[in-house]
Amino acid sequence: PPLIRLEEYRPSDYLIDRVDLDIRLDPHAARIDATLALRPNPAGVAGAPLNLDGDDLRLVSAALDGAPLSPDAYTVSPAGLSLLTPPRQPFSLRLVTEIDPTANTKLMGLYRSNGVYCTQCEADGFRRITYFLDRPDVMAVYTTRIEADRTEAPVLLGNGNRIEAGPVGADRHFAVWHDPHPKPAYLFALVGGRLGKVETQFTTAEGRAVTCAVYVEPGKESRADYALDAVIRSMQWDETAFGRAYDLDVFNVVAVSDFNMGAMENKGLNIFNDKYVLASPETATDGDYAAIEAIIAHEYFHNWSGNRVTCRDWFQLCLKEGLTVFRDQEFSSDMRSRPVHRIAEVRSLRARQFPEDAGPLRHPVRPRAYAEINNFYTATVYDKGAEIVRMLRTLIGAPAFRAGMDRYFADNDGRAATVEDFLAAFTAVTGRDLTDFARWYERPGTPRLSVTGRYDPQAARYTLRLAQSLPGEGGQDGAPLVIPVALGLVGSAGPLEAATSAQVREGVFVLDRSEAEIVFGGVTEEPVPSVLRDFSAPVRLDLALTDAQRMRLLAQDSDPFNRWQAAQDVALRLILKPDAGRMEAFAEALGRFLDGEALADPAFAALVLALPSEGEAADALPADVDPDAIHQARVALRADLGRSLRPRLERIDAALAPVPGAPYSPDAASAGRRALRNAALDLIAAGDPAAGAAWAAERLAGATNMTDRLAALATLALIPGETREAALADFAARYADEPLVLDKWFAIQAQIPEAGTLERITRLQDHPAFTLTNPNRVRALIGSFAFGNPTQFARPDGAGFACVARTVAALDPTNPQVAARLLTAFGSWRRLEKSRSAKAAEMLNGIKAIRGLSRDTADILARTLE
Ligand code: B3K
Ligand code: ZN
Repeated sequence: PPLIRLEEYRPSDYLIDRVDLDIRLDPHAARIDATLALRPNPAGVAGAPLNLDGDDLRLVSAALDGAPLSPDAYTVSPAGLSLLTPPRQPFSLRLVTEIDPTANTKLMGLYRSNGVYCTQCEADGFRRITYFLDRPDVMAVYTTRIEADRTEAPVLLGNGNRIEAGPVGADRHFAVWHDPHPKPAYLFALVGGRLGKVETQFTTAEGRAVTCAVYVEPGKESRADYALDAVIRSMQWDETAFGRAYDLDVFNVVAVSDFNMGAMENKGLNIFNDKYVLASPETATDGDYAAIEAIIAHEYFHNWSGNRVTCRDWFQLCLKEGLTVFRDQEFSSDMRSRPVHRIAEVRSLRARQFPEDAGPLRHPVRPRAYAEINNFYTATVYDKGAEIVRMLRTLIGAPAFRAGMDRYFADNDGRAATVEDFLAAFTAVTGRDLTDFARWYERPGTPRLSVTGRYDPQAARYTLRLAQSLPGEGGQDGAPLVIPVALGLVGSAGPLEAATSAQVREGVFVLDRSEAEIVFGGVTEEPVPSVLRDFSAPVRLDLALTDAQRMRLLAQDSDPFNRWQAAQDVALRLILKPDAGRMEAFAEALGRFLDGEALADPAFAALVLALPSEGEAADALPADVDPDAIHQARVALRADLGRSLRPRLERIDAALAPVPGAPYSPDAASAGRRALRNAALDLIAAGDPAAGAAWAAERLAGATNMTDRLAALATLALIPGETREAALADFAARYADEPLVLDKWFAIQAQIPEAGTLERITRLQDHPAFTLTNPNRVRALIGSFAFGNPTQFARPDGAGFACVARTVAALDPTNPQVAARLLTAFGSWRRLEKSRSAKAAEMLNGIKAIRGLSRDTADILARTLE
């Protein structure tokens, strides 16, 4: 597919100031009557043809300044409508188009989900509603009249504020919505359907009264309370943390069940995958509650970082996404435990972004070229993008960071901005040149940071040598990155506060050359260096420490992240290179840790007990990955630890047992207690499957919330036998009418690391609740298998790859976005040992042979095979 390149960006030749839409909803023939107020862009080419984007539209009529367009004045193609010689002064274009929302299986543009009309326009779905300059630097003020059948769509929602509503004849009605804030087309939205709601009032710091509502399927209103509460907390938090207040009289969130991703930040009308809205103790886990809180916040925060200040072009995607992820991570850290949240962020970065950065789909945080922009909503743009913002704050300090953010919002409000505009705001408030730092946006790959230490007892001096490496590629130089390295020294009784270095400020050394030495004075005993505290930069750290040194960090370091990391490092080495003696010493150290503080911070302890994943172990190997070997080593380590720690784990289990009759609360402290107790059970079961199965079955029977029930089921799922099958059947019967809960059931089974799983998946594809048309179902069953079952996906016989390849092929014609995303599961295929990688290549080439592949899938495929 042809590439669109950043260096070829040029301003639009025309601008659109106002858009008036009159939309008549109809299941098969929705009619869009659009009047666009256009004018030549002084920054564009005078007299150029006007090329409006269009996709899958039927043009009914076209008029220029009130007069029908003559047929020789314009051309229509599958890609859009061109006006050959547009006026040189402002003009209006009225275009009537017709579309079929029911036939829209791509879930881009206007479509129907369970009978509810909804839209998804980012990145380029608006062109599936009407002909338009569908690019983010064209910003207009929208007025939208929506008309629909009264019974089919009693609720009609649009962007902005509702300014009018009323009946149309006996059966139909209308509503007019006006959004005073100029916005790009990707933020347009409308909803029409039968929906229930919960709502509340919020008064902003500026004194604006805002009605906030969450709309859901009728009957599920009580499951929307938590999301509504998260909206209010997000509004409050953005005012205090960033000085950003809401700017409309209403803020609406709508949950729909067919959605290609998590949610969408349309101005004043966020549309959500219902998975990230609906929650009750009976149907949602602690993890679901946390995800709802984070995504509600994320979409709300986009109101400033994305909507008020939007992106000039899609190459700048990280400008809104990386920044908004950073903002939602800060929010969640404030709502919950900051260190625990930081560990969760890094785990997810390592699980998704590191492999992406190490494989054929790697790209800079700001890509320079794309064939299909929807394939660039990646962990790199989002999560590494957030890490860059975090590093910037570490470099300049929190007060300057806040001043720079204020400056960025002030200077770019109402504009479509670039990464350069973002950095310029921080340069403006600090006087600091950020040119070198900006390389983080340009350089793909995860840098390696190698650190060695040397102690000189005579001089009471400790020297750390740091070196960074990240080979340049594609004609880039390998110039060093600016890496903030938070570090300190830890003695036998805790951090060595007296050891100091002039090169380390507020615990941070800035490595801006290839290598550097830091000298600490006043070091009275041989220390253990604690490097990359709080994961201060997205790098891979090479620091050779002994297990004993790492265990000192676990016991003594002041930085919770590195305490956790130390245990992870020991465990990872034990997975890659099993050793009975070292395992025993590790178990003892973990035992001491658990005795000392597990009950004081259960959420943290649960993370210490969660060993590195199989994926992380694979990622640590240079090549020739054998997922079975990793799996077996990890199972063996968990079994050993489960047996060694058994008495402690049982004590934890008893100490954290819920008070009978106590109501469920999703707060972080309660969730942490559940997490640790369930981790303890899981480890006990790893060491003693027979006892574990019985115990888990009992826990399942007595569970009073979905968190405990699902945790017990997940433990049980790893232990083959009657008990497991009975529990799975029971769970399915109990939640037969709850698609989102059945997704959990699909996912647990798809991840069973056994040869029989493939057959189970084939059976489950015929389950009445499964359908290829719903992205959540596909992700739950096939996605969980492809991304969460390394041994079975990469079966040596290729059958796992084949199953996913078949799904990609089956889905591509109807929903290319979801198909392409699923295909990214093959991203690490070249790192597998030869027989497996050969099978993967075979499957990929099989997909390649299919005629008429979508651009989405063809793009991922081409890059994966490159
Ligand atoms: N901005 C949307 C993602 C749109 C994805 C388009 N393929 C949700 C978000 O990141 O907040
Ligand atoms: Zn976002």
